[in-house]
Amino acid sequence: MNHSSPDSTTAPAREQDADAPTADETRTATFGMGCFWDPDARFGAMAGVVRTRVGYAGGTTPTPGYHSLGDHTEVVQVEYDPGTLTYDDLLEVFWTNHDWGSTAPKRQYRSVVLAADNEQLAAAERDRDGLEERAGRSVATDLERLEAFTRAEDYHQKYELRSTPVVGDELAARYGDSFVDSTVVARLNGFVAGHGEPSQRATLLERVELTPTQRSELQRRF
Ligand code: MHO
Repeated sequence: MNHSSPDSTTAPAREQDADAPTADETRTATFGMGCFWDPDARFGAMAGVVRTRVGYAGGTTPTPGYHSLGDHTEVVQVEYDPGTLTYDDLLEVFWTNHDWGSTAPKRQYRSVVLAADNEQLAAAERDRDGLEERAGRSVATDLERLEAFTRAEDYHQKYELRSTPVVGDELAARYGDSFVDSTVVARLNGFVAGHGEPSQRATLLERVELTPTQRSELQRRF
């Protein structure tokens, strides 16, 4: 299907994405913190997060998939604007929103920071040491350098929004190939999962073109 010529219905939502920083203006952070659906939504709701995607990383098996994970782990990759957010801000969200104190029963769900560079690795190590000190117990999280990231299947991307009745299918169809990489979609995915602030939600709802039914369905969930 050709998605390159937006019609009048698709234009307003896409225009919001046109302002988003490009990949050379952003940095990435990659975390494993259990099933990747919720972290995708949680980070996607944050101002300063430009794009999110879920995938598999941290293992050696070539070409992992959901049903052929091998030794990989479910991870979320966050692309953020360093003018708005720091890596430390993202680490804070990482530590406070999953169980870092026990080893997950499956490697699929392990707690892991996959650092993009040695600076990120050092920041994660500092946090871990401070956390152990304050909590008086050890942190089970693995801290590693990211070797490779394999994007997960489309049906796992922006899962919360995709599985929302009335709006999910329609927005997935409208955005097509740009669904996963849309900032607007990342926010909506976060908001339907209950993340984000009320004022952020209201502002976005005003800007995105939606039918009255879709609008009220989103409002009901926000
Ligand atoms: N408990 C979740 C895990 C999915 S997540 C992509 C489920 O199967 O519904 O691992």
